[in-house]
Amino acid sequence: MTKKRALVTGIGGQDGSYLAEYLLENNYEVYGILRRHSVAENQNDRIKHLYELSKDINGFYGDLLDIPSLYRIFNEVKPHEIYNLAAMSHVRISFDMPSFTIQTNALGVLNMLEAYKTIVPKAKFYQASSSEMFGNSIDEDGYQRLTTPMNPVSPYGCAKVLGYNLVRHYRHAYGLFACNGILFNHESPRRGTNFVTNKVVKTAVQIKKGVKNKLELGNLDSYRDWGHSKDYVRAMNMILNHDSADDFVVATGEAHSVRDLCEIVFSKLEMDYRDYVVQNKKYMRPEELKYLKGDSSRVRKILGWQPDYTFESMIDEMISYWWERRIM
Ligand code: NAP
Ligand code: F7E
Repeated sequence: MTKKRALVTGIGGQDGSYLAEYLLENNYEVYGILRRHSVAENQNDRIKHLYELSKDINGFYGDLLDIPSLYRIFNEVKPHEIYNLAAMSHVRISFDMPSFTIQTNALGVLNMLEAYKTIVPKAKFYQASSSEMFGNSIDEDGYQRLTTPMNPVSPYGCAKVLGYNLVRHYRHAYGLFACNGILFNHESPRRGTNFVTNKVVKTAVQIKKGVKNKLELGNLDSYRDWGHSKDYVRAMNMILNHDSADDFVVATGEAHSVRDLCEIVFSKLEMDYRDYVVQNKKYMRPEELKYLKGDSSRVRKILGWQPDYTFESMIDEMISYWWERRIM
């Protein structure tokens, strides 16, 4: 039987790497888009082990903003499933680079949808939408869900709302199987170390090992609904293998503050975070999203998704990862 071909943008990122792993385990051929970097060595760090494990992974140079590269890759691969994970994914940095963020995270989605509609309209399309789209809207029961108003509070969130709406519009206007996963924060040892979970865990381990003496953070009082990337990439695949195109919220339904996160991580390492954490305004945002807690009852009920990790088991895995490394 011919294997299904999946095209993954952002394959070198946290989610792209776990998704590629999951798809290879499930008998897909995986094709990934990588941007050109001037230093090539680190670019494949999260996926290079996959080239040793499988012959079914292939990489192409391309960019969401380089339309000819997208058409070339779509024509060559003729994918059955497309996962659009590429983005400028750092919310605080999106305030510094608003134009690049809007181009990649919104117009990049348009470029992908056009290539999809023109070349493989029978394929299925997944868009990496985000809880950041809700901004500070919260339903009366304390959750965000599909019907919660979208009031983004960052260039990143604004761009993701446009991408989200374009996907819905292409689904309705052209009958495409195009879906949004509205994913709440998800982490892992592969998370960029300038996102708060991995920054806290890595620095706490460095402090414990005596190579650092403080952790500088921004706002400690925001709350996030943190799950594990491995669980969330499974949901992406389930969304595309449902019998109809739809949008789903994926979340744990638990919220923790950044302060709780510090308390838990430092106490697991037998330290008191109050002795080491200092605030630095350079990590504050011009406008902050204060509270996220997702209602994922639809994805659990309709697709049977549920997470394997708990908040604690995810933190334990991240601590072990950094503990076993020689870090300076
Ligand atoms: P990530 O680790 O930052 O990965 C993003 C990937 O996109 C990187 O490999 C990056 O490549 C690539 N990329 C950036 N701009 C590109 C462009 N113009 N053309 C082609 N590739 C480009 O992010 P992630 O955590 O895996 O997140 C995956 C997706 O889910 C993103 O769209 C993110 O916005 C969305 N999302 C994430 C979360 C979360 O909590 N992780 C929650 C909701 C939604 P370079 O290495 O070359 O920059
Ligand atoms: O911040 C606070 C910060 O950068 C979480 C992306 O994957 O999830 C992610 O966006 C919270 C915020 O993630 C520091 O102010 C305090 O309240 O880890 P983060 P994020 O902004 O929630 C959404 C769903 C996405 O879609 C995005 O792609 O932590 N915080 N001190 C800090 N955050 C950072 N990064 N660094 C600090 O020093």
